Amino acid sequence: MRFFLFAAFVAASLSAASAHDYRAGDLVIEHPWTRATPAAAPVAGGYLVVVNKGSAADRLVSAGFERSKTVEIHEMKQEGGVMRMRALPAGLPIPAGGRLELAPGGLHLMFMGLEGRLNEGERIKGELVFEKAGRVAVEFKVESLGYGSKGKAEGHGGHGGHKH
Ligand SMILES: [Cu+2]
Repeated sequence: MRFFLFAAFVAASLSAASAHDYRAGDLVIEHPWTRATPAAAPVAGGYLVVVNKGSAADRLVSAGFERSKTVEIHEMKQEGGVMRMRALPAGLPIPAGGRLELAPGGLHLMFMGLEGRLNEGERIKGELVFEKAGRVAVEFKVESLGYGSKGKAEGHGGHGGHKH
């Protein structure tokens, strides 16, 4: 019995580790990821969750990605039946005690001017820049094409097809 409990504990620890979280002050950054791209994709989306355990708000102001020329912070919204994307140059607030979620179909990082394709299983260096917590080095894990889509029309690696 004791052995099985121990084994379960180890398994839980391992899965927590593979989710790759980062801490910066009061912020916990959970699982930065992107999707594998077809060969000629010019852009890709970056996703993650930031949890603010502190009592002061912070702000995600910019980001970097080793394999793209620039990174923008974007919002994707349904407007009159059309999915539209726009850049949010002022960044995104992270309320005290709250969370910021960047996910397919909504807020995301946009890696613009990709240099080479992103292959599933790679971990690509990047950074997140917060107003208060400062610069945080992270790795974006390259997940499969279907990863993270919730069965919505957005799926199909969607991001590359959007017009800016
Ligand atoms: Cu975008």
